[in-house]
Amino acid sequence: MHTTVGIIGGGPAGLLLARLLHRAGIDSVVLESRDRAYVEQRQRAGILEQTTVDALRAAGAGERMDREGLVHHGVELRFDGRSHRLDFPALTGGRSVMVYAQTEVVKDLIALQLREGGPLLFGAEVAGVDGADTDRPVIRYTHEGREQTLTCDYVVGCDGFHGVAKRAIPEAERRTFERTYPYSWLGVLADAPPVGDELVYAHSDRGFALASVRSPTVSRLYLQVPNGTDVADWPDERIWDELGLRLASEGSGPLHRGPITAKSVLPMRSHVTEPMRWGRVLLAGDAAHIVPPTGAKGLNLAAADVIVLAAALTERYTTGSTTLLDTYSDTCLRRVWRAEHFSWFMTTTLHTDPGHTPFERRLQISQLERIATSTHAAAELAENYVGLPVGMSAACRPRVTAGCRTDVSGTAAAAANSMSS
Ligand code: RFL
Ligand code: PHB
Repeated sequence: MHTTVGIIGGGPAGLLLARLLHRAGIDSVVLESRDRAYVEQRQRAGILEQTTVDALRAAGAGERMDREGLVHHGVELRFDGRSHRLDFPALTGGRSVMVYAQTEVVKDLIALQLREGGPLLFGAEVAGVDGADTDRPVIRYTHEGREQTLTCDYVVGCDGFHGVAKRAIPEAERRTFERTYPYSWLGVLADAPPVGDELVYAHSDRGFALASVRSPTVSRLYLQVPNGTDVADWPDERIWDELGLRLASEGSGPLHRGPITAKSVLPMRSHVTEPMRWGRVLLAGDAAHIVPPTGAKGLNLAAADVIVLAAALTERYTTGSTTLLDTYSDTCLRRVWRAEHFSWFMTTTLHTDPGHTPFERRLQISQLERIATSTHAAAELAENYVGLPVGMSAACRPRVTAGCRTDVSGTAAAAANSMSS
């Protein structure tokens, strides 16, 4: 079998890329090792930047998101028993974010791709990529018990942190940068109304807590826990008690408790693989970089990569130019490193590091106070949180990011930014 773009991995990066390419008239095949139900139910991110929202609309997958997604115009920081709200539109010239779970993004993209896109194979486990430095790279994979090959013009590795695509970059040429953290998150889903109208990020002596939301009746909540924590040690009552203690601040209302329907422990890691392109193999999303989730950047970085890549492949197949493909890695890595820094900053400012002395704790509080009292410091956080523009040549940028400043609640205007328009 031959295709123009062979995509390894059917997570948000692979699925969104397939949709954007389809809209641009470029064939692709998506190979996903897991089954559909598994991919659709993996609990992960919840915050979409404006650029991601626009790209989903451009991919034709914005309808349910625009109906069910919750536009958030700010977040609350709680520390030292106080609460401080960051007003995103005021701090960023009109930007906001959308709360719409990754599970729903993935369901929407899968339904659309199966209805009107190229092949999307579940249970297709890729073993490796050969010929990255030739003009016909080949993906080796197993599907329905048979070993098969897919010949491609280009291969895109959207296969997550543990994927095989990055191995196509010779070891001597691959650079990796990594940091692990001395804590994890216990993440839960609860049939309980959200803590507030907006997300709450809480710094406390007992550790970090985050109160997020999935719908008016479902909360997504996180607690900092030690690495190696066993969920069995966290019965529901203990989780609610701990959330109550960590989220408490002057004037905060009571926590609405309810049945907890899912619990898992997530390790925290920062990781970057460079370069993001080798020959005709390109990496996108978690395959190339991981951030700790405190800045809500993982899914959004994955979307930003494939926006740049879809534009680059569109240029390649409409004009024959490889200029954008040639600059793909550098373009993405600039934004990736900014997000790495922001995610590290949010993580180390808000968590209780077991190795910290009282001196470092005072520094954290001082930094949080600075954010609460200085418009400049608050704007720096807010700009990074709502997302920086996707950097690419002027020829492509406006079609993807127009409407960025005001239109998170969005309508047809953003859909008009379709890559294929
Ligand atoms: P994904 O979502 O990991 O998708 C990769 C896909 O590739 C498939 N795959 C293969 N397919 C075929 N052959 C192979 N050899 C393959 N190897 C792997 C996998 O089955 C999978 O379907 O990467 P993608 O598309 O780049 O998307 C990135 C986002 O998923 C990720 O950045 C975020 O979800 C990160 N993240 C979070 N981000 C947030 O902003 N907020 C969160 O709360 C949050 N929670 C999380 C997370 C990531 C987690 N991981 C990766 C462990 C919670 C978890 C548990
Ligand atoms: C989520 O809703 O799952 C979520 C929100 C913000 C984060 C991380 C996760 O920083």
